[in-house]
Amino acid sequence: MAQQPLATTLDLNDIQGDILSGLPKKTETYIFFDIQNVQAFKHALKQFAPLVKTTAQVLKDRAAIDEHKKHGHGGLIKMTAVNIAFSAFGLIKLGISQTDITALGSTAFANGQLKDSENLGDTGTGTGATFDPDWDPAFKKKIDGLIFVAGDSHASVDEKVGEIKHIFGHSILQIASIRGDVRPGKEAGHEHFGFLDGISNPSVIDFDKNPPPGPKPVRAGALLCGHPGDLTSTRPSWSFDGSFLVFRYLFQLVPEFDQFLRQNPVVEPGLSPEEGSELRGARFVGRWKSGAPIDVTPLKDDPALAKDPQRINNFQFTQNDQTRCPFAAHVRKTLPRADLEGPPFNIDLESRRITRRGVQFGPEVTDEEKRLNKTQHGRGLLFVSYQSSIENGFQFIQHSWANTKTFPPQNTGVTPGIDPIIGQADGAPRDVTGTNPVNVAETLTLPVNWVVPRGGEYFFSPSIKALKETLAA
Ligand code: N7H
Repeated sequence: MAQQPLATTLDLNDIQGDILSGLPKKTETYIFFDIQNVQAFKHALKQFAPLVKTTAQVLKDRAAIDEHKKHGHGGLIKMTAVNIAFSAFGLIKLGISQTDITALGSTAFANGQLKDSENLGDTGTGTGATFDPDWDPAFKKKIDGLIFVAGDSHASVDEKVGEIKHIFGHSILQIASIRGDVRPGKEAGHEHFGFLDGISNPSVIDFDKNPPPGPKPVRAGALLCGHPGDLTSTRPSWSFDGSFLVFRYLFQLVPEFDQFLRQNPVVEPGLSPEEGSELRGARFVGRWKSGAPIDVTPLKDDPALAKDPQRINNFQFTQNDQTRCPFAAHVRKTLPRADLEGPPFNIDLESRRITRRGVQFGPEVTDEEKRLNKTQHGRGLLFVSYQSSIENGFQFIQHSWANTKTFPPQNTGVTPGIDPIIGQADGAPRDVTGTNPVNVAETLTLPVNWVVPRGGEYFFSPSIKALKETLAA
């Protein structure tokens, strides 16, 4: 197929709403499905496509929410937003040729995430072709597609899910349905360990007007296929305005994480044991629970800074120095900023940027779990990221950065260790350094994986045009 010219403008009516803007949500239901009857499905897709919320519509919804708040109206506007994505298996069922799947340029996508699970460091038994990850059985089945519905309440989302199920009828079989919820009260926006999330997603040139100070804005092609910045030149034209969606079903052992921090406070003059534990946790993440970056405020939290969009993401890290922020801290591992962008490497990180969506799932920690220091109810993160390349984005970050002990490169003679939040050590001890600011060479061995992957899949989130003209019939 002849290479199409790259799109130079963003058609916000063609791009699904979650990618650039994030669907507004208090709750979100993810439905993983198998296509049972291809012709009936393609027909139903025609009827379903107008329900898919575009970026332009999400911007309107967000403006309506802002207006509602400005006028001091209580409660939430009744609202839902639907998006859809397909695995390679699903696209093939819908008639996309093997040649086009190959031309998409992603082996990880073509083979599916189950085959990539060992490479990602997920725990399991066997090795190579016999590797069997410790995943929920649903994710070991072939999943063709994912429909997700975000909204203001369970009632609104359930009603929309009912409408969608009616459209698809028996053309699909539900493999799994997972409900995620924003955490309640003042924990809203915070993930289950308690840290504010959703702070640092890439600003996209020509989309995000007046980006706040922080990492360099990216060209749209870092996230969207067929735009400048997309490094794959073989894309079929139907993939333009689409993006690869990585889904990960990540459980979090919150009582165990909290107990470890309580038992391992940073001991420093002037810090109470509670403050020492809080500091240890902040050094694992690279941010305080408020979201304030430790690279800016290394010894105590600064909630006022965290509320200031001009300051919350305005830091770079200092090469070869982990007194303020450990090399292994989650946000340094997953976006090392000046560690790579500065001399002598001068590496542009645009192709490594991903935008994270997703939502928390599971209940709040109960009193009994706190008492026993043991998880009894499943909870965690329904992780979603978008990028124009799984290999350059999510896969590289997890495999070559988070799980790699020697990353980021530095010449202090101290090995950084793995990312204490998501790093997998392939059976070896989960060692980290730098988490004690008084002695950055001290190695801490982490007893368990506090983040436990239990499934996932690689999907493609197509444009509205591709949905209507290429996939539906
Ligand atoms: Fe992470 N956490 O609570 O510690 N993440 N993450 N993540 N993460 C970030 O900056 C967390 C996961 C990235 O631009 C924050 O928005 C948890 C995976 C990237 O500076 C917090 C889980 C991958 C960034 C967390 C989890 C990433 C980032 C700070 C799993 C990719 C932005 C808030 C349960 C492989 C880095 C913010 C930047 C930030 C947490 C998963 C990547 C608090 C609990 C699997 C790129």
